Amino acid sequence: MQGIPPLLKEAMRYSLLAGGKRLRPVLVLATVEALGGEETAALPFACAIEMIHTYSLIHDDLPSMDDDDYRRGKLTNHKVFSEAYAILAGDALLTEAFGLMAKGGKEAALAPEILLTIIEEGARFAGARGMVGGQVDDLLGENGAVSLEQLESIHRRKTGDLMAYSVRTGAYLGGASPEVLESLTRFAYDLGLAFQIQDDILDVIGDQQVIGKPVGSDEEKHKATYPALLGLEESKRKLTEITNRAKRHVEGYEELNPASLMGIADYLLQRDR
Ligand code: GRG
Repeated sequence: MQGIPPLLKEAMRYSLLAGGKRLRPVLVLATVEALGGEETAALPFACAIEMIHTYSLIHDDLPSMDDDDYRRGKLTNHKVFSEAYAILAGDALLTEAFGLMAKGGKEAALAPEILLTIIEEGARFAGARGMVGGQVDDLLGENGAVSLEQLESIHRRKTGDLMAYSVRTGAYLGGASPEVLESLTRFAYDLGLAFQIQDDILDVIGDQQVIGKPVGSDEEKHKATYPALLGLEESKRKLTEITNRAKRHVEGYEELNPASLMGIADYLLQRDR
């Protein structure tokens, strides 16, 4: 077998190293740390999930999807390398991610059952039943009115499933009990919801600062967002409520030190990008 073609490698590295927040790998490592596990062995898994996330962003930016020119402050992958290379770079990142997890698990002599569970859940949470399914729901909802319930269901799959997968991977690697695995999963879904509400709020605040566009203007209403459906103030209230609920899920377990996880929740509440 030969190596990676140079231009494909460049396209993969371009987006992977473009400087995202690294939230998902941080979630993997913080969960392992919270459980007193071995963080070094978790690194390949943390990197693999960032590779899956980066593939989803590259494909989401394509002309046939969101058709975006900029991502992470740089030109999108297809703008630099062509549409064909962007598709292939995304495909390769996704495939390599699973290879990296299998290799990392073997090298750390992880119990085969745990490694297989992590890999199986990767396919489930990132695939047709998870993140990709959420993207399809989002595409289907684009031309009609979307209710708050539909919006939450879309975000639960599009954003929440990969966050849940990150935390669950950390939980398996850290040896969490089934009860704590469940609570960590609830934490991750609430974190994902809060993340999305904050994303929508930041979009509106950005728009207002740039062009003075009021919340709830006709243009805003066409896009299903929390501020468009609930108004800005109610969205902010909901953001605080969901963040506090997320933190309560990980409190009170002897096997779990939730300080870093709570720190991530607080960071997301305050973030400005
Ligand atoms: C499989 C094509 C395809 C898409 C899956 C994840 C996804 C669906 C699309 C990505 C686009 C998007 C806006 C998703 C919502 C989640 C979200 C806000 C992603 C951006 O995540 P950040 O802010 O990004 O963590 P950085 O750049 O910081 O890593």
